[in-house]
Amino acid sequence: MSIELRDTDVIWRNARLATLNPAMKDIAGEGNYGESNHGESNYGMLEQHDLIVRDEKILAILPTASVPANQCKIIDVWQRLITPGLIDCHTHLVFGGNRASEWEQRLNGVSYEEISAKGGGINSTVNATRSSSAQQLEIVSQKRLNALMAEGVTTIEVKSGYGLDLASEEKQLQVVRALAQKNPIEISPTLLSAHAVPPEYKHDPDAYVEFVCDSILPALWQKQLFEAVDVFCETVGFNLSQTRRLFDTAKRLNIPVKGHVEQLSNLGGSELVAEYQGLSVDHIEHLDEKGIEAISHSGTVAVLLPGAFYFLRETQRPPVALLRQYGVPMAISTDFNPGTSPFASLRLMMNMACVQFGLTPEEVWQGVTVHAARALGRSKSHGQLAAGFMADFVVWDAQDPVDILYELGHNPLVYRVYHGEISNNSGR
Ligand code: DI6
Ligand code: FE
Repeated sequence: MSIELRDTDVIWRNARLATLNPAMKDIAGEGNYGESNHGESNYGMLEQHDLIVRDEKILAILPTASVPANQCKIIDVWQRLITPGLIDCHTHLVFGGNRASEWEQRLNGVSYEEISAKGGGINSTVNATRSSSAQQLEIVSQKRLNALMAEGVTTIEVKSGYGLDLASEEKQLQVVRALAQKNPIEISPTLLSAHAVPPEYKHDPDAYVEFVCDSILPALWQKQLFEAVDVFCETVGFNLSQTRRLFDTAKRLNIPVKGHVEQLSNLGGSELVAEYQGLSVDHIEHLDEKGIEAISHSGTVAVLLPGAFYFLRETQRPPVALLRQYGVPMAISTDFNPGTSPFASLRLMMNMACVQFGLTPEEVWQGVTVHAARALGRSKSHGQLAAGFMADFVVWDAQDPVDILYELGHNPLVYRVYHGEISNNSGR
């Protein structure tokens, strides 16, 4: 392949490139890299290759020896590791207050019922979010975002769902938009107005779902404030027929859907998500084989959230072996939220996914790159080091991909590159 370089192109040289590119395994004759992997780790690793960036994208990855002499800038990374930027595909980043004191009370022996009766739980976050100004929400959310970016996140999904009325859901999503404009990170916003039944609809959840479908969803879609619709389909959330009502509304507007499903029980939400060709089914500790079969046909990604599993001291693990058997792509995410996963560290989740769920480090890396990109409808542009993909990547002070999730407590990130531009630790 001959290539003409421009003076403005940038070459990243002397790196160990973990491309996470599924095509790399096909070339090596090891089967589909994008599917389950019990064999040796490979990570689509390349050495003695140059990563060539033009503007915002990766132009090519070529053997160094074949890259013509030229005038463009060469960045020598001294045999460090480069991976795709991490993708956190499920977060509730924007909320007011926190639930630390509630957690402390629980650890001191106060029951969940007592805490709920005193207005605790998800409703306390709804109150705190409703009573915060957009500016206050942006300040606290920026700090959380900084922590995630400092560990290499270059794409993040952020959900609404702590406003639960039109003005407050809009406020949350406007904050998401502001964060996207001010930071070197790609943000995928999701409407999760069907997260919980707000107090004013306590006695008529169906009427709330109707309000979401008739008012919140169309109004905020018109303002282009989100790109997918999510729901908490659970006995303590919304039932199957309410979920279907919401998905029908989304479908009419051609909006992709996804769901918090099978987290605490099995209602069959995954099959419903599959029926609507949804992007992802998330949590899924209680997912059964029927549901797995359904999502294996719809191309839906299984998003595993080890932070919530750990923090809630759950014991039922997601059905990883069956997901592998059916070739369902698995993603890993923080589920960052104040109630069940107060962890602004995707690296910690990567470690937990290995230790708690038995994923291999390579599956975990796929889960925060290629498969997470797919869960956000970005499989053709994000999550791999490959020609034509966005130049979003991380230079690590490490040798091998496993190093990034093996040792926690210090940060091996040297810098992030977002759309071809270097940004420092905090992303600023
Ligand atoms: N599942 C969860 O784990 C969180 N939301 C959901 O649908 C809990 C959110 C919270 O407690 O604030
Ligand atoms: Fe969640």
